[in-house]
Amino acid sequence: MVNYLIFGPPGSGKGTQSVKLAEKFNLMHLSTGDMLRAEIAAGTELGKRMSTIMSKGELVPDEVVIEMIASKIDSTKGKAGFLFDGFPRTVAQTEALEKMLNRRGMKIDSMLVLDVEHDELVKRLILRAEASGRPDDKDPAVIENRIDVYKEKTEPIIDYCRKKGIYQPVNGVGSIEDIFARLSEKIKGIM
Ligand code: B4P
Repeated sequence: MVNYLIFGPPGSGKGTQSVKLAEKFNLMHLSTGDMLRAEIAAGTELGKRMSTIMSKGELVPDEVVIEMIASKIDSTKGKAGFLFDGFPRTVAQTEALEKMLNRRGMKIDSMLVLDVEHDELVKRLILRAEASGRPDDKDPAVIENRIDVYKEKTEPIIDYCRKKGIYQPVNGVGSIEDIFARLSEKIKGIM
């Protein structure tokens, strides 16, 4: 299996592009954001605890998402690889993912990073709030906090992956189809 991280700040298009890439390349799309929102929608104990953290734009504890991903990796069959969307978000999550994959004879093969400037991110998230009703998209202060958290806790993963030679930046500005074509080219070069 060939395994990809789709990476970028909040609103960079990770979720949007992942759905399309997973379909085109027969990848298992694992979005920790979607998994957490499903817990909240189902009203589970975990969902209730995580909802407060997420509505402030903070990261949920590493062990929560690591556990979620581990159980999905083992139940996946018949796919060409994994597409990890919004995970990892800390260096500790990255190390945990590498260990999980290594134990199963796999590795992270590529980190696809969507490059989008600050003002465009804010614009997209505010627009999405109208349709999605996501509490973390509604409040501009929460959006700014998510971007700050990304810079502080998530961005250091880029350096980590650059040293491993798997970092692949992609221009994340333009039409959804143009960005999809750019990402598809990168994936074709790796598969
Ligand atoms: P996520 O669900 O991962 O949400 P996100 O960062 O906002 O990105 P998303 O993928 O949804 O948005 P996209 O860029 O596709 O995380 C939500 C929260 O969950 C986090 O803040 C955190 O609390 C928690 N969490 C999740 N994973 C975690 C982890 N591993 N560890 C700890 N906590 C975790 O799209 C944004 C908008 O832009 C959309 O409306 C889309 O239509 C639009 N868009 C996309 N591409 C566009 C384009 N080319 N042009 C114009 N608009 C575009």
